[in-house]
Amino acid sequence: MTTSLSTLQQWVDEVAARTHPDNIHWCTGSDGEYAQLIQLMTADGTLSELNKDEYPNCYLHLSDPSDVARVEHLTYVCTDDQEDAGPNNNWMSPADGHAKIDALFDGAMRGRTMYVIPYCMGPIASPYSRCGVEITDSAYVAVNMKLMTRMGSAALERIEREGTFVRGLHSTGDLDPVRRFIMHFPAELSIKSIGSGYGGNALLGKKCHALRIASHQARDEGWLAEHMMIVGLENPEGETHYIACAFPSACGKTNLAMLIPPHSLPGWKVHTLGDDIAWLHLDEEGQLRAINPESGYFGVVPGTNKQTNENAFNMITRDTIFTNVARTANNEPWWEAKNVGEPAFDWQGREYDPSTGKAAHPNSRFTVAATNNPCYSELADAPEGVPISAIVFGGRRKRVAPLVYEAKNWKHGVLVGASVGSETTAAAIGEVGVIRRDPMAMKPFCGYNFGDYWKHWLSFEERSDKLPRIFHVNWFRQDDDGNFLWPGFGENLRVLHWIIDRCENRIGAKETPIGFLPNEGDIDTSELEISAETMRELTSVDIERSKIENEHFAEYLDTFGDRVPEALREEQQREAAELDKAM
Ligand code: OXD
Ligand code: MN
Repeated sequence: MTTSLSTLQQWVDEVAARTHPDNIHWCTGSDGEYAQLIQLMTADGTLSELNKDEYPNCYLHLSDPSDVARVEHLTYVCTDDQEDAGPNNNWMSPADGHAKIDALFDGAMRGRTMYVIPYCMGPIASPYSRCGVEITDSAYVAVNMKLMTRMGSAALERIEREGTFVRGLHSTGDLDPVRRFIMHFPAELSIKSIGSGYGGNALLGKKCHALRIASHQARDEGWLAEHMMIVGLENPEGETHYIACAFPSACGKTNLAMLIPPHSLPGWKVHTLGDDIAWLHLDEEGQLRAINPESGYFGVVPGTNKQTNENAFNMITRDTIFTNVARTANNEPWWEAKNVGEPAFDWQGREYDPSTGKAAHPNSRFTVAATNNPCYSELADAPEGVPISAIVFGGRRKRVAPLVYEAKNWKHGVLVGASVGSETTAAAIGEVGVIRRDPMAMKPFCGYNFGDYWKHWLSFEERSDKLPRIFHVNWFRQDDDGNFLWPGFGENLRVLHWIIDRCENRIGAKETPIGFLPNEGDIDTSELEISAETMRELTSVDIERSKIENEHFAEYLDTFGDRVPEALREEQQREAAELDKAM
């Protein structure tokens, strides 16, 4: 056995000695293994099979009602120096973190099978990819990892070759929230998670590895691990631009990644690379290139219908694991705004009673392999990734942020990203709809001090003169009666079209203190019922509100003390001065 495999074996032995599983199963990632695990879980009630005719190979999992979302308040980054984790993370020293969580792992797998899951984040043949091994006592996690990552023998071979991997240890424990922790040890490339079986807490390849640990690794190695979807937009002339968009959780990254061009933009095609995470590297020519470390989707189900995301709606009619949706009398999955069928049983398996709330949990999810997506890009497995033309930040804002604007330059773009604010959603436990700062949509996911993270972002300017342009979008502007001003979904391509035209220097824009905004008429609104007045509102700057935003952001920066890079402070102050001048 080579060193890396014996290192792995040694770790597996250590974990087994602490957790006492009844059996150990090394996952190969084969289809036969998947079928066998599904069978096991339908037999023990972890999964139930959905209507075979309408939803072939689809299963429903109902989680513990206390375990339905990410738990940011129980998520820790463990570094020697608390300042390295930053005010953006909960902190414990590595020694305290290990001691606290190891005690919970003692005997945690008694009576259970321990699954050893080797996986590769990113195309197996890509130099940008990184491997990990998750040890878990959840067969549900094992099948989800098969759908979400390149899992199994090929990953194990790569681990053997490279001699390094991220170690993720997970147990569902007793699901008691007081014994639930998700801990990260970036210096050791390791993760320990106990007490939750839910997605982002338990599928350790996703948020824990591909964002928190990877962002840390990326800073040391000179790349970026970001909460971004990646999409290729092909125009009727056959030219494709790839853009990477960072929006907070449950703000429409999946819908945008799979959008269907509106009738008024004939000949456009969309190629999905990823819907949640991008790893971005500068190549030898200074071009920023992206890979999606994942190979499946763990998407929010409610709201998915033929109008909002027909590709996703169709994609999840087969080979899908649903978590916490409702069911119809005909045993089909059901969720709010599905627009077909009626719920008979809610997400807790009870007979549906509208007085007890929503039928599907607002954070109910689908897990499905990316290959089910009819517009999955042919380049999704390309080892060199795709060249990125534009980076787009966005949030869910009723007011303030215009539909779209372009940052003045890279440094200003870092300010634009750092000052993203958004209304919270059901993706994490906590109040929904309150505005919180979510820089680069990474608040829950940056594995180190945001001050150092912004410095890292700023450093790219010195390393390349071919960096993508940076934009900000807001699909969620509302009028005084709470109606959305912009139709969103497929129509968002009109805005992306403007963004591409800007990248290609094909179109002018008006310069304002917050960036470049579209000139009147430059966003194509043909066939849309939207007045010129509304478009003016969507594409203008509210100077007073923007000034208040800028001031709030300055106060937020203060919470990072002297870790805030001087250049970011200067940029914030420069924008403040420009806003003052415009008052
Ligand atoms: C997700 C999230 O599941 O961001 O992608 O919460
Ligand atoms: Mn996400």
